[in-house]
Amino acid sequence: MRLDSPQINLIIKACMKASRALIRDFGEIEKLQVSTKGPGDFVTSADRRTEKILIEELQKAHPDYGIISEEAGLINKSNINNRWIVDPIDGTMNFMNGIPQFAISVGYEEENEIKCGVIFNPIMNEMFCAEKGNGAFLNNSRIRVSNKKKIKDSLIVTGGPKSMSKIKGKIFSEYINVSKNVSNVRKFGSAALDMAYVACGRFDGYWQRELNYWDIAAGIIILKEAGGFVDFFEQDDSSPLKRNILATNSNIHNELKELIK
Ligand code: 2AM
Ligand code: CA
Repeated sequence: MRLDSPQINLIIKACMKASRALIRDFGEIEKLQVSTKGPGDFVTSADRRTEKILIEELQKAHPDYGIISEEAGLINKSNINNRWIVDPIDGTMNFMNGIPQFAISVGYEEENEIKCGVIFNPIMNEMFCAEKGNGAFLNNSRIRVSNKKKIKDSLIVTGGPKSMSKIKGKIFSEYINVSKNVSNVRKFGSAALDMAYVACGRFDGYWQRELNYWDIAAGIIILKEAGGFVDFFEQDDSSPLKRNILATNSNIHNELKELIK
């Protein structure tokens, strides 16, 4: 692989380390699902432990870097020039239900631009990574977005609405409109992997409202480096960490955008 910045190497190392416990935890889920207690608390502690390992590893090399992480929140808030963006388990509900569609997602941002990132599904052993200017990879192979040109032939992925969403109706109408105009729509439950799958051509496009920055930070650079196009819509400037995202193979971007207007 030709990714060689110290930051990407650090992220890869942290992900590998954190994944060992996460794989073991996932193996326990099946037993917990049939127990009366259910897996809720167990998943929360798996999430926290994964985050702790990631943060410890990342901080070893750069104790001064800022961190935005799903559970821990903001660390070293004043350093906005160098930040790690961490989601220890993206696809928590899949994880909780014993479905191996979840990932560790870590991005590195320098002066408000994502420079590199890793999305790692430890159960499928699929590691997506990218670094600005040096391409995107799945394990050791270079990846590229699909070459699909027409929206009507495209396979699109989406997520949401969240259970607490106040705009469920709007999101469902969008879903209907998109599904009428594309080949098919999928809903897989991990924003990070949805983006990684667009990056390697499995899906042609992805859209979702009400995401958090940590769900998509690593996906942004992976998709861009794979030749895709990432765009945000109806951004609420008062919530900079909340995003509505549209991410495609570039070719179908404008057409998909029209469908979600
Ligand atoms: P999570 O698994 O880390 O919670 C599912 O459509 C995607 O939306 C996942 O990436 C999920 O991330 C994200 N998401 C963020 N907040 C959510 C919420 N409150 N409910 C469901 N999914 C949420
Ligand atoms: Ca997430």
